[in-house]
Amino acid sequence: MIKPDGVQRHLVGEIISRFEAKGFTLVGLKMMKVSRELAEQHYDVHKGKSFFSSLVDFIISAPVIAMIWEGENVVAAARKIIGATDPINAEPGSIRGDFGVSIGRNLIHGSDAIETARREIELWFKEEELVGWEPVRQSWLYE
Ligand code: DAT
Ligand code: MG
Repeated sequence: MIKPDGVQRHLVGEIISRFEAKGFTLVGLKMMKVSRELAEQHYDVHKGKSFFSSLVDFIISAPVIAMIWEGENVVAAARKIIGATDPINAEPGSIRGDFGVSIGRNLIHGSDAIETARREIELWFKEEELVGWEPVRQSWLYE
């Protein structure tokens, strides 16, 4: 999910192009204003932490881009493409390393495990919003 700062900073194309160029396939995409309820559910694991309420306020403060990317090891690879949670620790070349300055404005969320991705896809998307298709470049990406 491209967070409100990514949208406000006009980095949507830049961020999407990194996942495309790596070889992942976009199978779901929508721009939306997030309800407080969805934001709270999404960040359920952080409930009770000091940053929870400011995080939720931030996520609902402007539109986000929700995306589903498909491909081999996509969850682990996406975490690397995204970079460490605190941009100060994120490697240059990663999205947070290249564009982020502060932990509360780190541009993008990525699921941290396959199970989490399943839960988040169900939370964010309706069944009919998932678009299965067969990219022609697959044999040039995978042995
Ligand atoms: P990630 O987004 O890398 O999965 P996370 O799940 O630990 O990181 O935290 C979710 C978001 O909460 C994170 O992207 C930014 C915010 N956050 C995490 N730790 C924070 C902190 N110590 N202070 C402020 N915001 C924080
Ligand atoms: Mg997380």
